[in-house]
Amino acid sequence: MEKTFAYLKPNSIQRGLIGEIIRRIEEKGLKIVALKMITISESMARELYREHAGKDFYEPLLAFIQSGPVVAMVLEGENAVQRLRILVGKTDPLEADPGSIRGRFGVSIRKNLIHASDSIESSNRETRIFFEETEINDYSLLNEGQF
Ligand code: 3AN
Repeated sequence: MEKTFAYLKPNSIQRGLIGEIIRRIEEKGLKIVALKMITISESMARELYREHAGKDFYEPLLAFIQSGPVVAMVLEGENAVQRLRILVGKTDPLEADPGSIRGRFGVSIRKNLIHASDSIESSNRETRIFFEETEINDYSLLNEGQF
């Protein structure tokens, strides 16, 4: 089973979309194994987006993700990384499939509602920024394997 990391950006919380987005994730058959609301610190933000350091959108992006609480989660399932990326949609909501989360609800590329890890390596790195090992739950769902 693969795990992947995601967090709902501050505008998802401001727009009252926490429930709607988590519903879509659960509906897709991804199991939530860790979940919490947290306000991202400056050092967490810099670590999270270090690959974008120096780009023109880097500082505004850091300011945006620290502007209010986010909802962070770890999800588990077969091919979880790829399945969540497809559910989330392309980075720019203008180009995202209208059935995806960003395509359906997104307006701007910076405030694109949700982050989802792009690989297992990124997921492991990003998960460690937000969660302790003891916060990741190991459990089965009654309907597991029936999707
Ligand atoms: P994704 O989140 O789809 O993996 P990345 O890793 O390329 O996309 O970008 C990280 C974040 O940086 C995006 N979620 C978006 O908020 C922001 N971003 C990326 N490109 C731009 C851009 N051209 N202008 C403003 N913000 C951007």
